[in-house]
Amino acid sequence: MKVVCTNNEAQRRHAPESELSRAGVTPYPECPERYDAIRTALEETTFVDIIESAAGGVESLATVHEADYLDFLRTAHTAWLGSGGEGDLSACVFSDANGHPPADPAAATGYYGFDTTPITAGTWTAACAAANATLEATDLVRDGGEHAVYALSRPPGHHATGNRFGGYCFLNHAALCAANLATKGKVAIVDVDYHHGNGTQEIFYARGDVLFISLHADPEWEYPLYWGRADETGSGEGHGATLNIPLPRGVQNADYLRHLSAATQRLRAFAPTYLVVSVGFDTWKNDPLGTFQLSAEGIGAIGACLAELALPTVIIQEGGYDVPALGDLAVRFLAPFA
Ligand code: OKP
Ligand code: ZN
Repeated sequence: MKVVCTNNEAQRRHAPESELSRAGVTPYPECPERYDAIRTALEETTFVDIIESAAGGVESLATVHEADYLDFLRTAHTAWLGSGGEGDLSACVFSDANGHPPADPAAATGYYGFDTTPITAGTWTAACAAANATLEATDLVRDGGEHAVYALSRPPGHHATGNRFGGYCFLNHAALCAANLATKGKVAIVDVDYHHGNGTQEIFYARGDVLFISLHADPEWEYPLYWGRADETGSGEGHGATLNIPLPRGVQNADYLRHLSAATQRLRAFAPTYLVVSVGFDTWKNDPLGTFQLSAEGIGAIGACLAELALPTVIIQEGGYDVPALGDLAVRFLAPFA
């Protein structure tokens, strides 16, 4: 199968020094070495054909993101340095929907973000490169006759909404992919990252032609906390086209796979033309951010269950933070698609 990697030089330019959370100031887990670990392991297999995509601008970002938000992402860090700021930029004052953003983009960080995720000098370059990789993978499936293509996208995307960043995400790659595919047929998105894909959910919440299914840690106690409950089922024409499956701490293979298999029944009934998978390896038992107890075989079984749907599929990398394990987990997850 084809694998489209984010431009390596560009992804390396997004490497925040630390993040602020309830644990205090800690090393930033969403690091360039995640990419290295997955890419190296895939290069050692015989079933992939690796393409590194170009860096540079992306034309179709406005299909899912608002223009003022994109301007913010592009200019905020430069404005921060211009106003005497140093190092990474992150917010500590947040607005609600009635807020008015200050003209200085750096000052507006808490308007365009919903948590303390830092923005670096290279964030915009890296996020655009990750979107490029995803859209190249999308083209290969949509017009290039490929059955399943994996986009090693970094930074990830599923928490980014149409107009806010957060959760290590800036541009929503799964949404860009699905919006593109939806011009040619119905799309089902399955998000198997440990965290709820709130950004993807929000972008398609009112659409009936894109089904969003997410299995994740219960937001009663886990990030992103305010989205991902079972009673969020879509609105308007999208009523019934969002399916959230919040799961308890400590979930093991059998329970997870039972829920996934029930979800795929719903997916088959929707009869999509395309499948988009947001995959995170933070469901693995030793992930430093997760609480689930899935084994490496369990991760492979998730891939097998989704591959069995036999749909033209774009697989997009989201989270997963135990760097030494990521290569093996990616190989196991992708092998059933090859
Ligand atoms: C992104 B993805 C831990 C704080 C956790 C954000 C988690 C974002 C996960 N120090 N905060 O879905 O894997
Ligand atoms: Zn995650």
